[in-house]
Amino acid sequence: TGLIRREDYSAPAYRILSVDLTFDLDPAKTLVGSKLRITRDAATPAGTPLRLDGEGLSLLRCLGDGESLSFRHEEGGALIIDNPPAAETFTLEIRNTCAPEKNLELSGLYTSGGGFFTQCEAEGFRRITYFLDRPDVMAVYSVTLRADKAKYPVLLSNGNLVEQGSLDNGRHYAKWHDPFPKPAYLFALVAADLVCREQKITSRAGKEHLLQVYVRRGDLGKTEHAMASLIASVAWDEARFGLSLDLERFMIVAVSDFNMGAMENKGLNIFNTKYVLASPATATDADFAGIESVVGHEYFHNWTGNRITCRDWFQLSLKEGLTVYRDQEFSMDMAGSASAAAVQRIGDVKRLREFQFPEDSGPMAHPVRPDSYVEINNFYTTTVYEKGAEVVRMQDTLVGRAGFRRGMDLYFQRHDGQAVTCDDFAQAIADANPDSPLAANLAQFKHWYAQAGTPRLSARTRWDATAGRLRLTLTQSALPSPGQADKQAFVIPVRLGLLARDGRALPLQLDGEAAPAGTERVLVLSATEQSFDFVGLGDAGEAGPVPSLLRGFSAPVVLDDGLDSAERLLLLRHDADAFNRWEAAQRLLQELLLAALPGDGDLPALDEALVEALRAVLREDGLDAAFKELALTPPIESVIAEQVEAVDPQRIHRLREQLRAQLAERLHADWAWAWDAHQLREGYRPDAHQSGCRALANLALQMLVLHAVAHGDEVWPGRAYQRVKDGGCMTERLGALLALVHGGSALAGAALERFHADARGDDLVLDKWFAIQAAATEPLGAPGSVAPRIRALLQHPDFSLKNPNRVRNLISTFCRDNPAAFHRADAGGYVLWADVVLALDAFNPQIAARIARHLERWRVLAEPWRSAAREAVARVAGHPRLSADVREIVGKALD
Ligand code: DPP
Ligand code: ZN
Repeated sequence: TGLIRREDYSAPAYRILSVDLTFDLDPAKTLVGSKLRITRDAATPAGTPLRLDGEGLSLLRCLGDGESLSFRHEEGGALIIDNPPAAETFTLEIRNTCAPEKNLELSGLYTSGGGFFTQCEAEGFRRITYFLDRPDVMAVYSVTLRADKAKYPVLLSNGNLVEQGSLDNGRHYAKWHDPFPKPAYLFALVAADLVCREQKITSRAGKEHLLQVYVRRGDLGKTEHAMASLIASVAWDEARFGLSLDLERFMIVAVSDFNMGAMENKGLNIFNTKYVLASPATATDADFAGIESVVGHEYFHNWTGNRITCRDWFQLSLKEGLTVYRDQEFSMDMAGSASAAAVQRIGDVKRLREFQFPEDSGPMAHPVRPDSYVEINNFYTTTVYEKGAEVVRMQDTLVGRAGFRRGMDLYFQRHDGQAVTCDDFAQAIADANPDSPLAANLAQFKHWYAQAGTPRLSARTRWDATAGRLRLTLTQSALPSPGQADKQAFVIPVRLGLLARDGRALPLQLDGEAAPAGTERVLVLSATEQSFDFVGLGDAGEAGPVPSLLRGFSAPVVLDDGLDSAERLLLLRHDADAFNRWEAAQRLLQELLLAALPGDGDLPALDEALVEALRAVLREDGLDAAFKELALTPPIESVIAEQVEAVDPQRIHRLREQLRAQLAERLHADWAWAWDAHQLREGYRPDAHQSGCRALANLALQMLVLHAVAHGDEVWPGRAYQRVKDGGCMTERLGALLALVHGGSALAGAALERFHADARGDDLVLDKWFAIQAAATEPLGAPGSVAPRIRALLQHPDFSLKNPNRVRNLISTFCRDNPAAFHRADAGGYVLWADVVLALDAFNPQIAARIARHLERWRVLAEPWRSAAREAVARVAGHPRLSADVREIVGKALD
């Protein structure tokens, strides 16, 4: 398997104008008929061999303009026609078969729960029929599906239904036509026994549309939230970006075996059940939020991805970064208030730091627009998605909200119906805003697309009390990453404010300006080092202003702000920017842990000023409960690990547990108050207010159970156990269960059993049951208990490696979210990891590669973990039959 390079791109020699597909669906052997109208590019000489992608297919027939053609196969399955018809435009007729029920890769056409489903992104269509399977070949599709009527009453494909009827032998057919040219990765079909919730809506433009959500019988009651989210998405895209639904019909179909979260196929989105099905009894608030965000994400792709798509897969972030940015903005607007939107932003940044920052400093580090890949499926990464969204967000920051809208308008005006590049996008945003700092620095700004690694930003101040003058010096640097030794300076927008020592927001006036311009502004750092002089700060107080930098996380960098604890406490108390208040709390807690890490002593007692400040946040009137929960939860172990050279996962775990214990102890009365004060009496709604109350109540309960277990008190564990049994919604029941499991309560085992029984076979609830056990805190007194438990759960009748959701909930949770259990001196976690990667790789390389990534950063570990982890990675790498997917990951890890 070779390396594919961005610089090797060349335009297609042939294009496909239209395709007429016929499917005779049968699980064992499906017959595919394909009639392609192909046109030769003006620059391609007549007679140039035609190469069609194909993988795992059996070819029955191949005709060119009605005549039979000679062909041969490349290794891997592609079809080469050495003498295609000479006419500039000709018809190719192909008949082939594929075997959906043997398709455990879940790429192409496969079966799940007795139905047929497809997943074509990135390169699954070639597993259905021979085709030019590349995103810059856009064709108009007509699709006829034929299948047994009783088993597969619902027959769906992209676009509009044009015909349907009965056939002999109990079969029936449906014919679909999609008027919009699209790349093959957006093709979809579904044939299954499903029911649907539907709703007619009228767009702003006055057009009627039919929205449908298809699920298995019995699940209809769990589709209300998905439908509401879809309706809200349609309205939001019209209001915010002037983009309307362009199809008569828009369908979402849920399937339980799915490699990704969801897929934006034109007019026929296929979703993992996790992002469709929700009821208060089975889904948490986070699940409800996830559904809203993913339904929005896939819907927004209709314009950013489908109408304008990617020229090649290196441009993946063109659609993914932009669409994540759009779904984040959608969720912020849906949150309903500025403070709830800020909470949303904190959550997004938290995720970026927890997942993307580690990726960006490991062996898989790659630019937002990668330069090469072996297996494109390995590049559906948090860098392409979440960092890509930050790169779009910075463009928004540099041109302003109205300017960004102008840029988007220009982007659609220029490129609707085309397959384009990240350069085209940035160019449109800049061209629509010629006087912006983006336009002034466009070439340099685009380093964000080209250079991997998280830049470091450091800030230092010099205060001149007599002159009332503050000099802020910003310096940036970037560490080397694979294949990129030297980095060029980035364009970094730094949103900031200045606070007086009494907490007042100070007016911001730069030297040379006639008057102050508000109390918040954006500085643009483009050099390696730049100084900014603020004047007119005479009343800031003797010690001078405290800078609040990178507000709202205005750039994806690691900030060294040079502040001391007193200054952080001031920001925690007074910053007008909620993100930076949260940041101050996190840094205070993180620094305690980092300071205690060297040596083997216990965590020192928290000083009273910090406890008092945290208490003040917890008790502050009018502050969102969701914010309080985020501010009072210490950074997770992997984030702490990011800050140190040789990671000792056990030591980090131990200190963080001691921190939790101290927070439980010192704020005991406050947690009891928080629990009482945040009980809800009204009916369940998954909105920002209720979710925040439940999140804070759950944190309080965790703290109270932890405290109770430490003191041998049985009241709180008893209450938590009761709540596992009769909590009003899944968020409450799960929160109580987590409190028992993470608190090391003796009731945890019984509560887990109860939870399993109450799941009554509901797949998504069982997923949670597996995940909780995988995340279970290793009891400090009895370490080593989790890994054997995971091994036992692999054999549980409810577990299957074939179902990606199960694998993610049990294995990823264990390897990624439970470092102290995974990184054991006896290497038990690593052996388990290697066993699972190899077992999965035999049938689902995409998921195997995802799991393989959990040990790619073995080099950051201290001994003895480092050597043991390396050995496990080497064992996988040494396996004789490895997919390209896993080979690429372990190869890079060992490089
Ligand atoms: N389904 C994935 C997503 O929407 C890939 N396009 O991000
Ligand atoms: Zn996407």
